[in-house]
Amino acid sequence: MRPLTACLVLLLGLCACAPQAAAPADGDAPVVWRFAIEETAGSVQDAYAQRFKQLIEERAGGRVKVIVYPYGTLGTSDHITEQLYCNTIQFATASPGHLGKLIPEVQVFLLHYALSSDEQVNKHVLQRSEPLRKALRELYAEKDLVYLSAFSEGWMVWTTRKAVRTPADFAGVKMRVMTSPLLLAAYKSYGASPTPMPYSEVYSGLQLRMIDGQVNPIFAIQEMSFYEVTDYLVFPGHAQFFTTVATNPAFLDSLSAADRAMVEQVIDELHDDIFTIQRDFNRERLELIYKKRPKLREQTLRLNAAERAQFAERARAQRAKYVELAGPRGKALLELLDREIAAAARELGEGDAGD
Ligand code: 6CS
Repeated sequence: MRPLTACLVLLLGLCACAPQAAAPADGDAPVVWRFAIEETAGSVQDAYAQRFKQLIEERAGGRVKVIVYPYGTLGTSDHITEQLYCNTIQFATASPGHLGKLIPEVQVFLLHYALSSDEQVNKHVLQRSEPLRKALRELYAEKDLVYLSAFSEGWMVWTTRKAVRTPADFAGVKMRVMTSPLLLAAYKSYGASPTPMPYSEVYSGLQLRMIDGQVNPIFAIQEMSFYEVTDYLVFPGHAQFFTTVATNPAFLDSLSAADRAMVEQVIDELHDDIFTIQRDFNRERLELIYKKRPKLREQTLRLNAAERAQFAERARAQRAKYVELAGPRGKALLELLDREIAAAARELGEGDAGD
């Protein structure tokens, strides 16, 4: 059993799987490429996958059919990663909030106050930085995955039962976080009681009061109906939600040079599309939330500089925790990201936080 399989079997309690290629073309029948996402239909990741499908199918001229599997059809995020590893699916989103258990270094995208407050700067780095891409490619390759891309899905927002403006307000608040150990440490340092759980269990967790709050971008709070089971929307401005897109190495190797180039080209083009889509979704869905629950308009808190500073102060320890979890290569990746963000900010001229 290869190391990743062993790791995931332990992690997920799943049986080892036999690697399996994408369905071969049968006469004129198109080859099927399967793309699994960690979000439901209508989400940012769905928009990404649907656009990928459209562009690939157009450019392949009928040779390829892309099937998109929304969250819930293939299990949790961990299950999706396992199926990508097995080549049962050929493309998947793999969010650091969950993938960090398998590739600790990727938790660099979870650090609070680490990337730029200017979304354009982050986009520029994720789209253009060759050293970052190379580093991530190497890390994913070690787990028999191929890193393709990373993008932001918008600013993280806390939904809470009580007003949270400072770390003191978090005392006794059970916050659901994604399953990365770094996030657990982060919310502990803020004074909350963090509870890791899969995305699919969050709504019932809030409804049954097993948890008091959770953190996700606005579009997700709307589409997963978390706004129905909260009293406050808190914009702390501490982090954006980043996801990554990955493929299977055996699948990629099986492609012709032209099809590989087509995939790389489409992935590159999607950076611009998804940036606009996530920004529009997050704006529009906030209005939908207010329409359904007008009270939340008054109970939206945008933390001021002094309040943010209290969280930022506590977040400083996250860097050391990250290095403890991700080791020397994680440290090098963080330093690389710092340099790339600083260089992009100089090049673009840093703007205002976009939350
Ligand atoms: O909170 C989560 O687990 C999920 N949130 C989003 C916005 N996308 C996927 C992720 O698994």
